[in-house]
Amino acid sequence: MTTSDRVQFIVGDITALEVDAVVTAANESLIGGGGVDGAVHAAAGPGLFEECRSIGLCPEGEARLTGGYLLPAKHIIHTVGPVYEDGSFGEANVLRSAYESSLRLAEENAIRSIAFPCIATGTYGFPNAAACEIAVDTVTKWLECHEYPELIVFCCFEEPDISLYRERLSNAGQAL
Ligand code: AR6
Repeated sequence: MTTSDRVQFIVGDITALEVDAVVTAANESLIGGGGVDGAVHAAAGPGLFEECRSIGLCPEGEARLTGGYLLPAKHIIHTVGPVYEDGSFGEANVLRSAYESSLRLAEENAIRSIAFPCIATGTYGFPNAAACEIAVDTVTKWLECHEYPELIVFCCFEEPDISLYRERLSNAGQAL
């Protein structure tokens, strides 16, 4: 499989995906909230809440692994993106770190397929185009020197994100 074959994007609800791990855009408490995290907790069921509570806090830019419970995915990777203020508070580095921490956890656990939502672009207010660039660039760089995960799926939920990912992935594809 070539590197570019290892990246896909789809439109839809991440909780329905049959991948080894789905990533959720959590907050530091890991006990759920709205957006994608609310959807993941609702679909996974109360067992997830209990496991998250036992883990404790997850600082921004880091990630934690749990079971998938009632999701089709075997695992859930909870990562915490930056709350976007004006871009001058290291938000880009934190977002890059959220992707890298998730990928490292996936590699350590031999996770073959992983799906990412557009981390931090909802409640946390990160501008969509800049977040998309960080997501695609971090993932493609990772794939150049890592065997795991074998497949990375970007799961867009909102229509405008689709074209951003399509364009950025085709640019990245030329360099892969
Ligand atoms: N599947 C895929 N993507 C989704 C789904 C879904 N079911 N639902 C929403 N999105 P957000 P954040 C997209 O707000 O900005 C929570 O309360 C959504 O359209 O979920 O990192 C947490 O507990 C957007 O593109 O995450 C934190 O407190 C993207 O997911 C806080 O929000 C991220 O939006 C985190 O905020």
